[in-house]
Amino acid sequence: MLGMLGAGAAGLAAAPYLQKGWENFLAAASEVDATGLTGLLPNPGGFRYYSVVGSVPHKDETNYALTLGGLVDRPRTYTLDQLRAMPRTRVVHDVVCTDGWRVEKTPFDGVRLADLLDDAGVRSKGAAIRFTCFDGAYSESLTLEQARRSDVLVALTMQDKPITHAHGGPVRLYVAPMYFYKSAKWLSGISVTDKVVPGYWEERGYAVDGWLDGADRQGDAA
Ligand SMILES: Nc1nc2c(c(=O)[nH]1)N[C@H]1C(S)=C(S)[C@@H](COP(=O)(O)O)O[C@H]1N2
Ligand SMILES: [Mo]
Repeated sequence: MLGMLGAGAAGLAAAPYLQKGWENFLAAASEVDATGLTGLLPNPGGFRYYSVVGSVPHKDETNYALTLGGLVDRPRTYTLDQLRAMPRTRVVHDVVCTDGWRVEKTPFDGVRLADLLDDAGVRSKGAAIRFTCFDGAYSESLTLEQARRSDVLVALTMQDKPITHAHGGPVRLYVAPMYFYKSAKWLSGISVTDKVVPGYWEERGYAVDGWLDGADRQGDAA
């Protein structure tokens, strides 16, 4: 398997990815790597690239839209420019994947999910959020209480740069106090539900509550 990957990677390396840098190359390789083995290649940035589908459409200001619906009074659709114009919050926290890698003190910046929820007006029956993605496959969930935390962002930048396609740009979720699988990439839909609908990995055995050790579980004791 690794040998096959090596051959595939060598073939891809001949492509122009090398000019764009190793991180872009890894992202491109992982998009065609059904085995997931590109996750084992070294990456100086510390991140590994994850996608549960083979290829994901690219979106930018010309065609990106985020819908907010479900149990709300005022369903919304936001363009990228509209999101960028909203009040922004910067959160710096360690990023931790359940696979064992960590990237310390990573800055994210974006719109607080709480602000978007207030904008739409959550109805009294609303108790949880379901997130969907324009990769057409991934989904995530939070309770409404978790979603209203000030360190949960609809993120527009990562490491102080626009979020790259590989990292789930132009817009991804960032749930700072939880494992990184909660931070859905390529975010396209936010729906208020009356109960938690387990997400993609949660249906495959991951904990629905993805708290990092030592994370502030404010509200748990309520
Ligand atoms: N749409 C989508 N979001 C996703 C995933 C995915 O496969 N698809 N993987 C999750 C997991 S397990 C991790 S660790 C992070 C990885 O983010 P990165 O690719 O920017 O490093 O994204 C999370 N969000
Ligand atoms: Mo992960």
